[in-house]
Amino acid sequence: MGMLALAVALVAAACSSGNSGSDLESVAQGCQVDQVDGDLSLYNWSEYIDPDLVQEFRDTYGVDVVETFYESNEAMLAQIEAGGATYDLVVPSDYMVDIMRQEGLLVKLNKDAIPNMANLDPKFTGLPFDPDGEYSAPYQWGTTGIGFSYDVVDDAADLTWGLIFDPEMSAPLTGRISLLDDEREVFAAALKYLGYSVNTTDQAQLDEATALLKAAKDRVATFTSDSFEDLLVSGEVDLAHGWNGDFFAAFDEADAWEDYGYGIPKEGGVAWVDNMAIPTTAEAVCTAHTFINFILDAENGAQLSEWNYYASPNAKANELIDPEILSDPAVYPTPETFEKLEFLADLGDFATNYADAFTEVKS
Ligand code: SPD
Repeated sequence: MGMLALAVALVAAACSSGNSGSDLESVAQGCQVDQVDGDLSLYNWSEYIDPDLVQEFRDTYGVDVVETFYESNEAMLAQIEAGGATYDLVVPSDYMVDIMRQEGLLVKLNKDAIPNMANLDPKFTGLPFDPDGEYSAPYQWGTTGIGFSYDVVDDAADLTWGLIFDPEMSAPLTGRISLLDDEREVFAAALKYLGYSVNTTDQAQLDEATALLKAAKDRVATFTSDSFEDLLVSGEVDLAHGWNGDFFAAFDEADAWEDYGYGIPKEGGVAWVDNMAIPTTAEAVCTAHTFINFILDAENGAQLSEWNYYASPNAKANELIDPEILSDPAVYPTPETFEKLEFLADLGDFATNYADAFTEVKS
């Protein structure tokens, strides 16, 4: 066995023997550009990656990509904390990167193995949830607002969370509304309607939002994070709380751009950045680095945004993205819209209060 083969075998053996976080960090620090050390187990949000890109990765690197999906950051966290499954790459949002890195659930990245990090827009590096960019690389970013049928809303500029929470305004939409199945996002909508921060740790404000949600629940057809866009374009609901890109992909697929719209209610909404990170459940740490580098390639980043209609944090990809998408303020919000948006933050122990309140709302 030659030296290189021996080194690869040692890395593979280390990877498959139930590593601790620090073992994984030393494996990561040894990864080379384009190195693979096994098939990739990708744990991602649904409908978030172009299947052609996944196939191209398989063909280029000769490894399989096994995809598993989650519908909320909290569901993903629970799986990682439980151990058992060996996910190599996850895609947590901003505040969840903060939680996972503080809990020691993420492997420090070897940036030498990810030269395409240089393609990132500097605005997306050193963000507060991972100040030194040590544990995550941005994937895509977007907003949370309301998708609607033009039968019930004439203009996105008229959008208000009152369509969900004001009993009179919302009454005609009874049974025709869907909400995300996501504790932080649902409370963000109610808190914005009440004029509070989406990151409040004031129990009285959270109680007020809980009461509002419980009162609105009879008008809500369902809580869903993976089919809100389909319910809208199939006519099962007229108003859906959800993520911008998923709506646009559905409008495109149904050729229904003239029938449906999306916007941020006048009271404001949520902006978010989802990120690639390697959890401590990983086995194929080098393949995970290679996948991150593959996604951060300029052409692949452009292909990703043109497929999922989410904005790219990749400056080089943005040079290649279809100008129609790039100039669409619903995909790349204007500075005025940005002023109405807030990022979700890690709330520490108070997060449990949101989880309990959400259980109460849904029960
Ligand atoms: N289908 C992909 C959806 C990506 C949603 N990002 C989640 C943001 C949560 N705050």
